[in-house]
Amino acid sequence: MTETTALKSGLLADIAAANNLAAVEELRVGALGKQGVITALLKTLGGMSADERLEKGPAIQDLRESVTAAIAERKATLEQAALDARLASEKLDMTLPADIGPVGSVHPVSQVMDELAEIFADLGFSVATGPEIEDDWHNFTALNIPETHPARAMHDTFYFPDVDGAAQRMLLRTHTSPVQIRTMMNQKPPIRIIAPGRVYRSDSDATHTPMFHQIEGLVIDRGITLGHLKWTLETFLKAFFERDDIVLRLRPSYFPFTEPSVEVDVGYTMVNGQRVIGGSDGWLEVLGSGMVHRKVIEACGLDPEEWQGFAFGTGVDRLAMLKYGMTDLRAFFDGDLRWLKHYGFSALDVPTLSGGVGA
Ligand code: 2NM
Repeated sequence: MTETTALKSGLLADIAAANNLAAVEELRVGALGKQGVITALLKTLGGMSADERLEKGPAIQDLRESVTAAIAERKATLEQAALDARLASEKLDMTLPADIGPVGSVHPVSQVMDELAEIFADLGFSVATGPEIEDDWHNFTALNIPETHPARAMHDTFYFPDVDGAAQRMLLRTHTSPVQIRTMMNQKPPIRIIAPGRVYRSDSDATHTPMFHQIEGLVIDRGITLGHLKWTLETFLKAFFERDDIVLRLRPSYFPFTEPSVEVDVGYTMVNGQRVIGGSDGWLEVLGSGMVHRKVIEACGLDPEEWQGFAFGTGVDRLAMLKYGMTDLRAFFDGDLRWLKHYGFSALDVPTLSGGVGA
C-alpha cells in the first residue's frame, strides 16, 4: 500500500468515526487546511518531474477529492441528525388541550350589548357612538329639555366645574341621546342607528348605580309612524328573549324629546315563583319610546315636515337581569370573580341569529 492510499483509508475512517461537527472540522483543517497533510502533498506536485507527477498526481488528486467529499457528507449527516434531535425535543402536540391557566369570561353587559347589536344589525341598524363627556346643548337643549326640567337639577347630573371663558358647562352624559343628536346633525336621513354605551346619573341604591349602560335607537325617514315603532320593538323583544309569545303593552307617557311618548311593558308568567318573560300574567316596564319631537328634528337642522322618526331607550343592565336572572344590580360592577365565573359567557359564544343570540 502506498503512503497516499494508507493516508486515504486512515482519513476516511477518522471522518466516518467523527461524531460531532467540531470533530469533522478539526479533521478538515488537519487534512485540507493551510497546514493540512493533503495541502502539503498537493504542494509537492509542483517540485516533481513530469514523469513523477504523472505517476503520483492522480492518487493525490483522488485523495483530495475523496476526503473533501467524505467530509461534506459526514457534515451533512451530522447536521441532519442535530436538526432531527432539535425537532423532536421541540415538538408540540397541537391536539392536546391548552393549559392556559385561569380563563376570563365575557361580562353579561358586554354579552347583551353584542346580542343587541346582532339583532338590530339584522334589522338594518348600525351602531353609533359618541363622547361620554358632553356639553349641555347636546345632552339637554337639543333634546327639548328646558333649563327648568328636573333632569337638569344638580342631584341628577354630574357636572364638571365651570371653566372661565368656556362656551358651555360640561357634564357626564345622562343618556346616550346626544349620540342621536350628533348623528342627525352629521348624517343625511334615512337614519337607522342604535347607540349603546355608559351613562351617568348621581343616584345610588339597590336598583341604581351612578354609572349604568343604556342603549337607544333612532329611525329617521319619510312617513315613519307609531306602527313602525311597535313592529320594531316587538321584533326586537322576540329575538332578544328568544320567545314567540312576547306580549307588548304600550302606555301613553311623557318625555320632552318625543311626542307622543310611549312606555312599553312586556308580559311575564310566574314559573316556580319566578317571573319569566312571555305571556301576560303581569307586566314589566322595559322600554321608553316615542315619535321624535319636531323641535328635536328642527334643532338638528332637519325639516320636520319632510323627516319623521321614532326613538327608544332602555337599560342594558336591566335587560341582562331580566334575561339571565341576576337579582342585584350592584353585583354587576363589583368585579367579584365568583360572580363573573357564574354569570359570564365564553369568549367563543358569539351571539348569532342562526345559533341563538343568548348562546
Ligand atoms: C328614551 C325614550 C324615548 C330618545 C329620543 C331620542 C332623540 F334623540 F331622537 F330625540 N333619542 N332617544 C328616547 C325616546 C329615549 O329612552 C328611555
